Amino acid sequence: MRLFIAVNLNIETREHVLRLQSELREQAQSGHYTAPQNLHLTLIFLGECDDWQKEKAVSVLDEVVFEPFDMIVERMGRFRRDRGDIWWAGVRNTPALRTVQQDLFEQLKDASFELEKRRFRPHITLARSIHGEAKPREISSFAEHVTRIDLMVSERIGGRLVYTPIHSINATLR
Ligand code: 2AM
Repeated sequence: MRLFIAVNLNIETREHVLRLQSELREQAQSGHYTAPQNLHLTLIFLGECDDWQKEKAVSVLDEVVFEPFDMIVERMGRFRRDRGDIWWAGVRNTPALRTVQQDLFEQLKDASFELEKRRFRPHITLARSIHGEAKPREISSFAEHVTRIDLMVSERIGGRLVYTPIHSINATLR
């Protein structure tokens, strides 16, 4: 199974992000758009895991302590790709978000997970394979107060990408 750790969006944030996605739809010629229920911020990509690794990931998560933090969505951007660009809503890499992400990274690494060393560039993917004349625009930032982090499984079911939370951890009360 393919696993990742993510912040799932509350209804307000999802609506907001969906408005950005619809704008893109109007400007782009073609692309694959993230399904509304799949919109999320990835903190760590674990990749292909077996049952034993899944249990280990659950145990590691249960040891991670984090305080509630604000996820600030502040811009639109894209990763250029030959086969069409990946468009995203960019999340500010605040000290609080960095701390949570780094703690997860370190603790999973200590538990022998092989993690990607790519720099953390927090984003919510809006669409892939985008072709056309669209250009990222400035947006007014908005924030969500995050109190939960989820371990997610990613599966293809009937040709569709389905993300399912299989374990969650909550922020400590302040
Ligand atoms: P992305 O949205 O930028 O593609 C589930 O696939 C999640 O894990 C996605 O949010 C994806 O980020 C992220 N991810 C990070 N590294 C990945 C990789 N090497 N392959 C697939 N997904 C990856």
